[in-house]
Amino acid sequence: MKLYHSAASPFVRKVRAVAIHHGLELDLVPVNPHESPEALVQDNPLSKVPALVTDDGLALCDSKLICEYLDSIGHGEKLYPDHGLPRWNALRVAALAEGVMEAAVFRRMHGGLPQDEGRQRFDARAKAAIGRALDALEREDPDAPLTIGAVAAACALGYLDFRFASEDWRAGRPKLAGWYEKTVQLRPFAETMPQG
Ligand SMILES: N[C@@H](CCC(=O)N[C@@H](CS)C(=O)NCC(=O)O)C(=O)O
Repeated sequence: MKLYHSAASPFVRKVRAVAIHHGLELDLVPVNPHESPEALVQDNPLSKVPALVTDDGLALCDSKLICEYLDSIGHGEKLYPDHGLPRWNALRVAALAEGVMEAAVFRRMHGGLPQDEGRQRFDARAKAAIGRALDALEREDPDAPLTIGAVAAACALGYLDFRFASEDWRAGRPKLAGWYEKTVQLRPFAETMPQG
């Protein structure tokens, strides 16, 4: 399977973490999605990473879809509980963490542009949303089993450390900080630390 890859992307990291968890091999194809390279655009018209081309030749875009696909073919412990409250709980936490990634990537992309008043307002809004979502994650059970929610949360927090190291997300969130320090040592995360 071929994965269009960027070593800095938290969405790509989520996919790679799921693959490692399941012992699935991915051929990483490094691309800069912002340059819309021909090969990526053919497989993902949206020109975003991650994009996966399966062994059947199916081109899948969006990390949520790709993670669920990999979980469905992997032989490790399932990261997507198949029904009921455990499923919706895992997806609920994943949605919160993905929202953090989206807002943080948005801040990063816009941070390099001229900071007029409108842009500053958007940045403050995104920053506040991240803060509230982290407060919600602080209230989660740190001993819950590893699900896609936990995978997404670890990747979101790793991205904040990587791109926003000067903004201390750990302050006032001791449970989340403790959970992260433990979780980030697991192979799927230790082997995918963001770079770039
Ligand atoms: N919802 C998408 C978001 C993917 C995404 O935004 N990826 C960024 C890199 S972190 C990207 O490819 N950006 C290129 C662009 O927006 O043109 C997912 O979950 O895969």
